[in-house]
Amino acid sequence: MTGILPTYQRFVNGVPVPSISRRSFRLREKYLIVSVLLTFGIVWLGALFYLPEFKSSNSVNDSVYNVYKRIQKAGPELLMPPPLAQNDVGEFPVVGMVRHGEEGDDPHVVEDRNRLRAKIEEDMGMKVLERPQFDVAPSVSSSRGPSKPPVDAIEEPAAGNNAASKDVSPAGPKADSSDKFVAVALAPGADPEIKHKLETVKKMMMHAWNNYKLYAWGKNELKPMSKRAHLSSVFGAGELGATIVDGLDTLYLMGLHDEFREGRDWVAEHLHINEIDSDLSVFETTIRFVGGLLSCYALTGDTMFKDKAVEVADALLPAFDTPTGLPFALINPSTKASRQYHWAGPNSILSELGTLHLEFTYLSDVTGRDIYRQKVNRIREVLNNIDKPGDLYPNFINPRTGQWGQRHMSLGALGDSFYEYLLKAWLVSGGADEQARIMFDTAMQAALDKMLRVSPSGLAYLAELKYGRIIEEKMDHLSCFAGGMFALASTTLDNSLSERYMDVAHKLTNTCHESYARSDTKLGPEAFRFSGAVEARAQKSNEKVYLLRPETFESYFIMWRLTKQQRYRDWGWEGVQALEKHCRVEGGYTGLVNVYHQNPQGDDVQQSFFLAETLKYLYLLFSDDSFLPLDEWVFNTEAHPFPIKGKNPLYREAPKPVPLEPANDENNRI
Ligand code: DMJ
Repeated sequence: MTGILPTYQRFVNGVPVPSISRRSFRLREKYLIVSVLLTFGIVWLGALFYLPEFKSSNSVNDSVYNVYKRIQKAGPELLMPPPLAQNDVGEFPVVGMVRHGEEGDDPHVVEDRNRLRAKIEEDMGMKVLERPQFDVAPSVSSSRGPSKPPVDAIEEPAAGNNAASKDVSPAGPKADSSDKFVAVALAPGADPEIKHKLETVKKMMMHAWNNYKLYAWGKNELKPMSKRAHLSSVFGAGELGATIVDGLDTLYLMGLHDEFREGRDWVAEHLHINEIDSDLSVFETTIRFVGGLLSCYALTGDTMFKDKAVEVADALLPAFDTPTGLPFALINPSTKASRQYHWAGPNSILSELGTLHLEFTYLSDVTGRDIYRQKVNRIREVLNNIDKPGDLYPNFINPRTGQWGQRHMSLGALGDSFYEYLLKAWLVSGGADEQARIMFDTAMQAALDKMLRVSPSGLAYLAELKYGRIIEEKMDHLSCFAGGMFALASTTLDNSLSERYMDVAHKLTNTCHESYARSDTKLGPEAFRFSGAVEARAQKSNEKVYLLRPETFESYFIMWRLTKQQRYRDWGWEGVQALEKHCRVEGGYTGLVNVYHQNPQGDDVQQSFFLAETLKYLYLLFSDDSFLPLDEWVFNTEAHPFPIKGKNPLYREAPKPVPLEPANDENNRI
């Protein structure tokens, strides 16, 4: 047998190796085999756990890899409790304080804690003190993915955080209502005609929202005539849900809570700005996204909104890395590369870099992270210290050199909201930011002296300046916010300009209304001129469009609230009827190509600011004064309401970490 069967004698380095067909091993051999197997096992497992790239889809280890992923996700907290989060300045929260979004928000843990407290109080006969809340600034990575809304945060009907409104809430006052915005837009018994107007605007919002939801959900904007997503909007084709983020606070204020919840959940699960690999405008992203999210945070207290605002603002920060600290215009959140608009050469735009102050300051206050405030304070410093031609600010400035570009000044496109934010930074700070108010008054004195003109028939308008001279007898629709701005400036500080401000406010708002009244559609053109016989009418074809813009309605709202002149409400209602007649289509609301046509063609775009601003201002125009009162709220330039610091309890400033008491040796001596 042996001669027939192969012996399988093996050799290693010429030395014969004993055959494994032998019936048993010696002890030393057993140890050797076991240790080889063990080593192999450890190396194999190690590779699985530490080299995730081994996860190739055809790997036989898919299921093991899933386990690896789960363990990796759970992290070291499987074995040990998570460390205390550090804030921006490297400080840890004071031990013993509750971290928002963890214990503080879980109803079961809260219930357990309350039961425990009651037991201690009962057993020990002593009172357990409530621990103060402490908000820890979330890290960018931890803010990904859905987070739970606070219990009951979005269940209530919309409506004011003031005492007067409590009795009239249709749902009745709620025990925890002080933590969120709960006023009603109109008190019961309101004039049925006003109620009808308010309800009409609310239905418009539902039409705009429902169609966006149907045809473009998650995309930035809707093409209401073609009933598909608008992929070339200011935010491009990426899935940033601009209409959702911009429209959310309007939904909340109108009491459209199912819609609000859908939008809120989309934001929690799908808004991931760092995945966007295209250029975004730092300004637009700030006013619409950071502004919209912060407003929702203020109104509801839902910390998901604050976390998302941080995520978005952090994605913008690389744009500020310039020699002056003035930001570039565009940023790619994925590559972190920033650049300027091609048409602006090396320059940034005044209205863009000057319209970040409210959002960044408020974000610093609610998170306790100073970085955002530092960025906009730096911009303020540069603009305050630079030489200003005739006390005005040119529209272009180079962030590398800190030098002005061409000396073109405007309260319309390229300049507008920079001036608006000087006033509003002062207002929202509760008057603390005095520098902003001084800069505002100085610039406005110059603007009124040099830009304010009156047409032959007596219409006041704001013209454009270049090198100190009027270059165009033209006013942009965008400048129509100025009526409201001057009225706010007039009523919030009594100074040598107050009377003039209010006079100009009435006159400019009237002119903007004239630009509407003189069109066939009763909607205003993008720009209107005053030359010869032409007054308050567009002349060039690109000026004849109406883009669903809000500025004129914004001024009607502010003027109504501050002066109570009926004409402002009447003009607003004319606007509602014109929108319904010409802009409403089956698939939403469209802008118009020419406001001077009886049956104008649509531009097939439902702008996100139509939901954020136009409909919000029209709704507010027909609401009670106690609904978002102007002495408690300031609207950012995208109509997202921010609470006024020191006056509005919904400001939600993050408490400063309490420094630990230095040990007192005298008292501690035994
Ligand atoms: C909005 O995005 C803001 O109001 C901005 O300040 C100017 N343009 C649009 C609306 O017209």
